[in-house]
Amino acid sequence: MAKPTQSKSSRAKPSPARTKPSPAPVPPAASTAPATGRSALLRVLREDGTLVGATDPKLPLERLTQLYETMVLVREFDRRMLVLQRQGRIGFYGPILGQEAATVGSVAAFEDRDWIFPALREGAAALMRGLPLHVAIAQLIGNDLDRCRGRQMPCHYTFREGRYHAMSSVIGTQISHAVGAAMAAKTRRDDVVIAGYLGDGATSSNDFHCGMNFAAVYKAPVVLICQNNQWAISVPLSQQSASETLAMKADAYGMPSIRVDGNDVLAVFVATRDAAARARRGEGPTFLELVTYRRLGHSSSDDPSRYRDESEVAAWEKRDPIERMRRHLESRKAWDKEREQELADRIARDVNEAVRVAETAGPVPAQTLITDVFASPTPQLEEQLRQLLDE
Ligand SMILES: Cc1ncc(C[n+]2csc(CCOP(=O)(O)OP(=O)(O)O)c2C)c(N)n1
Ligand SMILES: [Mg+2]
Repeated sequence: MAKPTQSKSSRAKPSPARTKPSPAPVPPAASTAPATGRSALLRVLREDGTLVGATDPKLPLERLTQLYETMVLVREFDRRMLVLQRQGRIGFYGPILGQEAATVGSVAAFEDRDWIFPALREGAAALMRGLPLHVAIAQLIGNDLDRCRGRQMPCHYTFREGRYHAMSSVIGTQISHAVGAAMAAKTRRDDVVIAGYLGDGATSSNDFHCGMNFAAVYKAPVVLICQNNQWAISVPLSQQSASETLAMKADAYGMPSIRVDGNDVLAVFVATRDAAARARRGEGPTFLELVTYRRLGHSSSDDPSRYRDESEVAAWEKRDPIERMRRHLESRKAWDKEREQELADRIARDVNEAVRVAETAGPVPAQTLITDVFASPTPQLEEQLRQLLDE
């Protein structure tokens, strides 16, 4: 896919004295990965799309193509939203290029009744749960079709019917929210599991300790899913944590964990499905470390060339999650160029139409500034609104 143009700010380049950190480690190919040990990764598919073997979830072909098609949609949506941002049609966007398997594979492993508490890179979960594309785009614009009515930053979709909780911007707080919801579900004997997402950077937050501890002590039915994309804005993993792996942090809380190749959609699916089943059986939480990579900037406002070496990105481009799954489907004669073209055309049509509909909406009416605050607005608020409208 075409890379969005990096913003060339007028600020001076960092001084040469500020050296870039060493590249994020690229996991070895499956054939050379250690089968055991703390750094080992769960894999189902090798880079060339062939099956490792024993770990295969043996999903029907229809389900496999569905996972693939969803990843392609997510990538194209991402690309188009960055273009809209560069054209000034939306304010801000946080891309997930390279992390499609981690989001799609994990979300797909839950039941529809399970709740999702996303962090920064799981907006696609709302689409997977049925949030219409044009409503998601309206959220990025912040217009009258936006369910948040312009009161949230872009990428903070909300979709209660799809059991998708709005993302909290404050890093790590999603963990406490997810664990709290899981403890509540357990107390109420609701048959739901909670998916709680976080990034590698969030493992340094207070909420990480608090949430992990509560989850384990209370055997909360939650799966805590860490997308280790190697970066927290400009902070590399090596400066985030001195632990050999993030998964091993769960040991200290008495919680099982597993390290997964986050660019292998089937490995992510298997690990998440097993963790969700464990939670549903009442056996408590699991921590998943999905090892992946953030190939673009932290957001549309970031220029990663200022702090990392582009050769690092190139190494991870070779481990593309979508290409891996496509190779697998092709090897099973379940995919070909014709289907790829049909899919691309369908997605282009759907996204074009969604952008068109989203952009037909007008701005959020000014009176919504005072609605949804009190059951009935106070006379002072009414007066302030009148003054505002007069001006
Ligand atoms: C408590 C807090 N501190 C700082 C920020 C600013 N901030 C936004 S995203 C981010 C990095 C998050 O990194 P990570 O958890 O690895 O998630 P990723 O962006 O890589 O998906 C930071 C520091 C914030 N939102 N909240
Ligand atoms: Mg990160």
